[in-house]
Amino acid sequence: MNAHAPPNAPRYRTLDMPGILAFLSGLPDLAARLGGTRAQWTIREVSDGNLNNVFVVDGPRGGVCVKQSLPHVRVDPSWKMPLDRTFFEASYLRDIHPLVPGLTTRCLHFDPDLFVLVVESLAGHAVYRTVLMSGVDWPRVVPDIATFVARATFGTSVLSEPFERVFDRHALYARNQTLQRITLDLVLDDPYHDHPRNHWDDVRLDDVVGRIRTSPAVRRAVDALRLRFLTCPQALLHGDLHTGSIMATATDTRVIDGEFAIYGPIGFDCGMFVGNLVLRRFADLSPDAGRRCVAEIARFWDTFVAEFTRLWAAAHPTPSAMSGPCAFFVPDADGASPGRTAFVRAVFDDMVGYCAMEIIRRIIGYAHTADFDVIPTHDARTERRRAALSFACGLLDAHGAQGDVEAAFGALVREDVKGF
Ligand code: SR1
Ligand code: MG
Repeated sequence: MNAHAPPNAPRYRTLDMPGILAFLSGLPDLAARLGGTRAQWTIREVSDGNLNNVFVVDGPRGGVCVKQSLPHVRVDPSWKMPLDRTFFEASYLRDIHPLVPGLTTRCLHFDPDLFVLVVESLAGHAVYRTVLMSGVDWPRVVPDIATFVARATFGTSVLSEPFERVFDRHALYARNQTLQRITLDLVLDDPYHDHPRNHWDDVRLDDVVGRIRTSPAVRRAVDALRLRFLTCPQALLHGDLHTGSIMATATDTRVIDGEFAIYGPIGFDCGMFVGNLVLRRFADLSPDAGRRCVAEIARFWDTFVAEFTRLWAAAHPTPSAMSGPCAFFVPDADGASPGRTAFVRAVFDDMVGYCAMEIIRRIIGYAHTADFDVIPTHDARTERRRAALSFACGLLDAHGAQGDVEAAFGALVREDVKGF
């Protein structure tokens, strides 16, 4: 028995690099995938997120990525945490890979004692946030993510599957409570009141933070979005779909890091992704950053809606075919479906709201992002963060009243963002 193992995981130990190589050499399929002998394998640590250890192992034939839960938050060992997050990530990959085979990685192995997950290695891919920060963009990524969200959510909802199957899966992910608690606290709650986890580095943000916290309209929107997150299990979500959860090349996009998987409102995944595009917009000092950002959001939303409604129509092509799992929103004789339109409109409202909450928590909450680090001076960084917070505050103030991308995000086109 390992003295450092958590009581409910007696065989757990945190693997160091030699330990990972030994672990892999004991798994014939993975060893064959790497090729050669253990002595020929190389290993490097690529841990980038806040929670886990991650390594890439390469052999003469191929590579794998190895992720292990720690009994604490990786970036804060005093924050203790159960180990089960890699179990939920493995489950998520197994559930969604058939729906989005080219847009995520395959789960190759999960060890329930060591909480080690092994997935395909993405050689040559870069973290999308890093790509954007370097001033590069690859036009394929945004529509690929829209397609990913549409397929992964539609395919795990009662719109495409018998409710019994959906409810069983929902029950499994309902156990992912540690990470759901993190999202609830860090994304949806802490930033809206004083909390020791919040932080920002300039008092010039205080007034806009005060505005966010005292606006009755913001409060109502935040309450409603928080409640929807807990009470609206529309589909299986990725749950943490920021630009650091995406690896890409110019021609290939993969969503990684599904450990926050949970049933919830589809607009949460959309909003988290779009919120990170908006954060990038405010950190980008080039003159047409706003125009490009609005165009990307429109492309995301249009692609998402087109794919989601295509899947829905394909599942139920005619009114007389409405006998499958989803006898909702039977199309009218003229093909129109007001019920479906209302469903998609609610996803849009959720996307706008969660986008705003993602922006706010990334600037004043616990887990900031690196986007603004590319701005050379402290004053300019503060000004851009202030503008981003003001914009997000405006999104929540008017939440539910913006009917389309232009109404919600059109103001991003203005070059002078100070006026938000
Ligand atoms: C303690 S975890 C903080 C954040 O890191 C993850 O990637 C999630 O975004 C979470 O909110
Ligand atoms: Mg992550």
